[in-house]
Amino acid sequence: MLRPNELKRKLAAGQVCLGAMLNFPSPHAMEIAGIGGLDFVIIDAEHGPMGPESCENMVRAAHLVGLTPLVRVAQNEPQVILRYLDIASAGVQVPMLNSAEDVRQAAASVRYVPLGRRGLAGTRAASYGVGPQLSEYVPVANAEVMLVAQIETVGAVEALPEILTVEGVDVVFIGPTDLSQSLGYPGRQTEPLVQATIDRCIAQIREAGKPVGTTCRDITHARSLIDKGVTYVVGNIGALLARAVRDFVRDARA
Ligand code: 3PY
Ligand code: MG
Repeated sequence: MLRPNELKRKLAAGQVCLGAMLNFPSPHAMEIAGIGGLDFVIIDAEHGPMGPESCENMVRAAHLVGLTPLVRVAQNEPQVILRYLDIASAGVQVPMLNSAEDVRQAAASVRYVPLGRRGLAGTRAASYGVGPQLSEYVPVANAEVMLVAQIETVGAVEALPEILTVEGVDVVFIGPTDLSQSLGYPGRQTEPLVQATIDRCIAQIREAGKPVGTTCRDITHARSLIDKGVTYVVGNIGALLARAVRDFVRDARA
């Protein structure tokens, strides 16, 4: 059931990819996001009520509309990560990675031997074990899977040069909200120190030749991030819908 990973290819080619977090269970919202033209959706199983069962139907919906589905997991644990890969998501985004060792552990969790130590079984990703031989599936899965390493603490920022040397990372993603609180300004992402830290991380990640990702607040912010070289640009489906509703209510009465 694995699909060729278009998102991985576009990012490796330096293309700007637009995505959004979705933190409520809705295959319908996945379909709307795909029809609307997003490149990818990150199903948020960190900050949200979802487990693998609801994520699985959202992954199905994404594939129906040509959207790449990733899952943000809650923990950097092999047993957690594998359940979200086994449903045939295109990869995982792992939060709170604070050291090169954390990132190495995540990279090993998403790949099978010889590149990692992901547990192997005839899961949905492996066509339930009734498609290609598992031995043929393994190298394809290893080549197509995506790992997005999320840095969002002062410790991670300090460890960034070493983090950037770890193999097997497709995108380094800066989490501005948790970073703002780690820097002592909880929820104040536009504080100059927070902004300067984010900008420094963006430059370092680009210099290392890695795709860089982060969240955007609105269209103007998305454009300014793209100008700085961010190619994995992440909005939020709930916020996008809420803004559209608010604009409708405001403008229809005007
Ligand atoms: C953060 O900003 O802390 C994130 O995790 C982004 O989703
Ligand atoms: Mg965070």
